[in-house]
Amino acid sequence: MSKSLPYSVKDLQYDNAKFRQRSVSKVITQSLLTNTMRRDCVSCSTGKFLALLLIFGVGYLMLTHTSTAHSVSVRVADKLSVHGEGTNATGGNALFGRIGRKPPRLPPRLPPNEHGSHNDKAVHEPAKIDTDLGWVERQQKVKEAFIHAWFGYKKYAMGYDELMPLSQRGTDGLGGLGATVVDALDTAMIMGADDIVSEAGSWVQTHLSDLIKKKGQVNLFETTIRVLGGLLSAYHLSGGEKGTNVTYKGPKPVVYLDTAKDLADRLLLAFTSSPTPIPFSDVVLHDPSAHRAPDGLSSTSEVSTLQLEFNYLSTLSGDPKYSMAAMKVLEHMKDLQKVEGLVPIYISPDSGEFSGENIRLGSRGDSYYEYLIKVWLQQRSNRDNNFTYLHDMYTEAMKGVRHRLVKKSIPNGLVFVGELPYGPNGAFSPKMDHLVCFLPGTLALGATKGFTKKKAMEENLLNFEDLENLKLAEDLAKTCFEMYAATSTGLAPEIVYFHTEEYSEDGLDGGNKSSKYINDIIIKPLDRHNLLRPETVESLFVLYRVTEDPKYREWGWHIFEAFEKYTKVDSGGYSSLDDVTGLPPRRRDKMETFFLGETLKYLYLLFGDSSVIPLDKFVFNTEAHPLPIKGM
Ligand code: DMJ
Repeated sequence: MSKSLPYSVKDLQYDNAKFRQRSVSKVITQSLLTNTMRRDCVSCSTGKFLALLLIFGVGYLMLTHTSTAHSVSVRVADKLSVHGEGTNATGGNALFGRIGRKPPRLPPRLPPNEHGSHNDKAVHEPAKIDTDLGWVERQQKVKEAFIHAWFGYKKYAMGYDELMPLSQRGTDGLGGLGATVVDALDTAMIMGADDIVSEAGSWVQTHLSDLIKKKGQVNLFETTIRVLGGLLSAYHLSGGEKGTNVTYKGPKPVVYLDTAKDLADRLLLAFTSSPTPIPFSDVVLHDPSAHRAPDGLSSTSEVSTLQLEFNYLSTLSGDPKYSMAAMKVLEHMKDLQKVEGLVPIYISPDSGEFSGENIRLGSRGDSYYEYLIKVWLQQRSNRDNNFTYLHDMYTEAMKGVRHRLVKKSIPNGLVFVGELPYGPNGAFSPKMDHLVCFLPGTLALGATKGFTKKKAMEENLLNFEDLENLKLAEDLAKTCFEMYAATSTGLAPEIVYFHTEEYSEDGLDGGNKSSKYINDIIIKPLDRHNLLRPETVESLFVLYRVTEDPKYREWGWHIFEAFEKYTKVDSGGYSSLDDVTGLPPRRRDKMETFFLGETLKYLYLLFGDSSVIPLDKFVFNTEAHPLPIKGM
């Protein structure tokens, strides 16, 4: 990798350096002897010349005698201006100080491929942690990050699914329903970012229904969790049920509900076209029709991660068809054979049976386990009747996780969740996707049912399983945080392996030599990317709410600062990274919708008041869209 700076950085640094090196006399000369003055002076009288000399001398004395105060005031003004809060440096000294300053030259625009290879700032050391800020200020920083992310998206990609922040354009990776707009909407409501609520809400009102009628193939799961979930949450938070009215901005709440129904009516085809209760993976919106994935199989996590959204839509619309279709999937899965509650990651919509033996809690497996407990929690009023099977499935699965998948790394004993790629009789793999880091949060939520641990203990609500799960949640949250702390950037890779008695590899550490776990965590070259994923901060948020232990907030702040340092793109938005182990990290030209929908939302809530979106009254869908718990 080239060590030279990109042109944009060179230019800015050169400009600043020039300013710093200018002498006081040069500043005044440049201030006073503008082209106009020089022209006038050619014909000026001796008197005028003496007057000018006097001004010159007074100005010189003022600057030389107050240089310290001057530089402080300019630094403060500079700092404030970063936040757009004015640049009123004090008195005449500052005025003189500003006279000689011209606006910095804008960096030349780079072609997209050159943007990608460097960061805008010099980044050769791990992010420094700012511990001076209080939680209110830290929460405000997260809101500023959200505004910056939205600013980039709005400027370069409004209406597209995602922003490509480096090439400054949009891309439709999710079927073209403006997924970032809908994913970001309820985050903006929660943060009180009213302008964004307005912009996103108007876009939904003006464009989304049309797109739903016109667009082609979309994935059932992605569209449900991001777009349907986002609309339903926006409906509730904007006061649609005369409940929470977080904001008055944007269209009338019913717009969100009508759009949600319109979309769900098409998505339902994935269920009704299938010969079994297991839906097809894709829907063509404009036909409308539904289709199998190319290999004919659906992902286990995808078909079992639709129920929170479809259930809530049935509640709101009074039409049970949505809930009935989605719940049939889980009812059907209840009777399928499992390995101590653990399931393979594929399922056939044609046979209704699981396919293959690959068992993991990472991609294609993850949110199956998450929704078992969350759907049970959502149906609180019915919990003891029709839905106990979900709690039973969850309890059995978590026992299975503890028995079959949890191990400790060497030499320092990090608790992790591995995989059984060849089924229960095949070899154990010490591989853990970052996606698995949703599990600590889910375990903690399942143990206390959204109450604090203190309250749950006082009221004797925790049984043996709950206590085991809570302990595992805390251990795994630490491991997930250490996956960040072990790298040079302080950001986790997509996948790690753990060093065990059976498995080791040399020379594949995360690069942070001061991490205690440098020898426990192995990161393979192809797994070193970071997509701005939310799972770890999601779990830190839930664990903070449940245990009230401030260490989870501190860990979240470390992660946020690393995102700020290495993924923020000056022109707007945040980028993914190709390699979190090297400095400076190479950027990847994509800002995933879940950065606005999930990552920043969870960080914001982590640093804020626990009474906002309380966990005993709301359940977050897997894309962090909060939906109210039935009967609460
Ligand atoms: C999100 O779309 C959801 O959280 C999903 O459950 C898993 N993948 C991404 C975030 O990483």
